[in-house]
Amino acid sequence: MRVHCVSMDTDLENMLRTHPCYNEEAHKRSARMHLPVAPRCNIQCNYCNRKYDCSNESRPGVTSSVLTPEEAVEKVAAVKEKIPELSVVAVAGPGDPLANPETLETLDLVHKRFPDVTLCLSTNGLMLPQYAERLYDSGVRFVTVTMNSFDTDISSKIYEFVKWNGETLKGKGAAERLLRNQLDGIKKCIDLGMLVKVNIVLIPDVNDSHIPDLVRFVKGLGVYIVNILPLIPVEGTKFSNMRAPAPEERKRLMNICSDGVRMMRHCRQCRADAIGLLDNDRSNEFIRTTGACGSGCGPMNAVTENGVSVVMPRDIRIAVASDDGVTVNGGFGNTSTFRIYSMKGNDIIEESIVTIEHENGGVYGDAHTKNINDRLTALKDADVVVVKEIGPRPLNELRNSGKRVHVAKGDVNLAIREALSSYPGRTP
Ligand code: CLF
Ligand code: SF4
Repeated sequence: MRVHCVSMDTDLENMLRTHPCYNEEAHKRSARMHLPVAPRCNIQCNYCNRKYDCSNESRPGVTSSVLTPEEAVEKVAAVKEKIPELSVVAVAGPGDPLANPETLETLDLVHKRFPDVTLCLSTNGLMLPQYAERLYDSGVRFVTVTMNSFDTDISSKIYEFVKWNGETLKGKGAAERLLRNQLDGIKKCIDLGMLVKVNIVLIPDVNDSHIPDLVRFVKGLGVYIVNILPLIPVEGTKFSNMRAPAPEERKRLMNICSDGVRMMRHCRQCRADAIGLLDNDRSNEFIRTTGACGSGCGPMNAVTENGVSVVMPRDIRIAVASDDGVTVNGGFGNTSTFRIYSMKGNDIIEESIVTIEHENGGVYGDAHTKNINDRLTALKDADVVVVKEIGPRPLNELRNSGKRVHVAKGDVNLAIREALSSYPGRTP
């Protein structure tokens, strides 16, 4: 096997400078783009509903469509033109990238046409030993492996099955195979000179107390950075009734684990078709109208540009968390008033007020879930939601239902114009 020097070369250092996930300083100025070319998966995580995206990198939620490799590379061309700060192109789902031959085909096409773009990939690690060198040859230098445990008892609670060599493994057998391949794959990538990130899904009462040991363990392997993500219970999964960890729980754990380990603290749990800066997803601007999904979605009107359909706004409804109509002063989960606005030409018109009554239900549990669900239902007709703050679950629920979310403080009109400024054709 070819072994590359593990010390960082200049090219890798340059790529790192503009990688928004591996380098926190870069995330406000450098953009990434995920290519949803990988619908199939070779394992079953108990928190994943395959109708939704892969939780490895992208919190469960629909991707607007699955692209062919050719469509994907055309989309990169269109996005590069509109988003010059695009530095990283990745495959991160909606299934496991390495369970889909289209992934390597796509990476090769992108690398050939855009050699200046940094390539990134996220996987469950099962096929990584087999593909590490091939990924390196395709130009990939950044690999994420989601590894939720290195204890097979714990792992067998997290994975329902692993498909390996034509067999469906379950229980400890599945856990052992996955773990062995993850370790081999991570070592191979590091030996080749790639930077490896390990993602860990924090699952309360399943792997939470194990995570500090796990972080120490992966640090010993030489991984570059660790990312602890909160479980998001998804309907239709074994873990649907489990509680999501509170933000403070995750923060506490990250603090405990960060001794001598680079800890990613700015992850946005993005979709498999995310595009743009981590804090400003622009995937809605580049939604296709053909392919697996078959049609455009939401209130958007598609037009074709460079072979890729982009969307134009029509009758946009903007919900703003504001009790006085002057300032954005409410969080998604605690505001009592959403004001609904629309645009008439360049004018912002207040259309109606949605009042929400709720008792403080804390940050998790049934009352909290009900509170969030009531708000999502109340805003089902809105296209854009403007709030002072929002938690990861409602943020992703809103995004996954095709809405744009804008976090702002201060003047309502200014916040609305900022929120709309990235819609194509709209210059409010
Ligand atoms: Fe994508 Fe992941 Fe590459 Fe980043 S995302 S494949 S390393 S380019 Fe980043 Fe998104 Fe968090 Fe992933 S914020 S979910 S860590
Ligand atoms: Fe779902 Fe990803 Fe797990 Fe596969 S690896 S089951 S797509 S979360």
